[in-house]
Amino acid sequence: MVEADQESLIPLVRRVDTIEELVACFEGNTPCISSHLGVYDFGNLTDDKWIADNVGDCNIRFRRPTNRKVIDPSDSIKEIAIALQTHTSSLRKFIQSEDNTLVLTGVETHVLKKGEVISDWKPVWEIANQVVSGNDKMPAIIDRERLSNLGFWMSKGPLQTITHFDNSFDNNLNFQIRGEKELLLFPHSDWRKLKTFSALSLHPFSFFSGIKKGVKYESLNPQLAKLKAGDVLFLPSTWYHFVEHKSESNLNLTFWFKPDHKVNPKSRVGNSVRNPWVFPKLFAANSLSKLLKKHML
Ligand SMILES: O=C(O)CCC(=O)C(=O)O
Ligand SMILES: [Fe+2]
Repeated sequence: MVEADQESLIPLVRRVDTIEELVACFEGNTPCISSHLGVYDFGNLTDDKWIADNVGDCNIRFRRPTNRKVIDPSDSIKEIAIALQTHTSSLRKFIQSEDNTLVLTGVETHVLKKGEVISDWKPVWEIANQVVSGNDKMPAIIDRERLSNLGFWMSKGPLQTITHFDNSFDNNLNFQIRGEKELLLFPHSDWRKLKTFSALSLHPFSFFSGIKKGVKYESLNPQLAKLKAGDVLFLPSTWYHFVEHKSESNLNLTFWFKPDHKVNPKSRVGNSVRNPWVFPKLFAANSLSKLLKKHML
């Protein structure tokens, strides 16, 4: 274990100049970032009023972690239980709330699910659709029949989310529309050192913050993606990610689409957690989460 400064120790995810170059990364299963400004127009989604007027009635599920962490395995049972809870409301009430600990995750709030557009979300789909149907600047970059889910993410303040790979085994194309986000990425081949269980890494969040501060571990190959509004990240199937929302208002759209798997992606990863105590703890937190009162907006 060696300490040094972040700049020299974590390679940055490759930045490419064009969306065409980004699409070329799909083939090689390598992460990369490009700007989407001037190619796609997500302008309406930067405007809360437009969102409230057009999709304000949509049902959403949100979380309200006590410590801006979803879900740190080293937290107390009570903190984990609170972060595990999901609450329901409308998108309008979520936007109007002044509680800046709220987060609406794209794994729980979908514009399109299992290939089908959710009808209430049509105004957002009409904007997002340009990625799938093409527009006057760019042909389609994802085949419609390969698109599995389209997730809508919104948070109102800084937040960290648990390191995982997307358990749909899909590729992830992440359009950052508002605010800044940082993702620490690990290739699937790093699973042995990530204390994995299922698609999760059960390392405490401090482990990943340490890596970001320059702590180096043998056999871990992190890359850092610093996203600002207007960026799009390609995250290949089964890559692990530790995500930090950095701004007061963060919004992104995640397109999950079927990759061309040459080998079964399940064979790439395994379980490497060695501390059995974490399981009764998570079980207790999960049971407690069901007993706690739901939050209303
Ligand atoms: O934004 C986050 O907190 C997590 C993003 C993520 O996990 C994803 O897009 O798959
Ligand atoms: Fe994810």
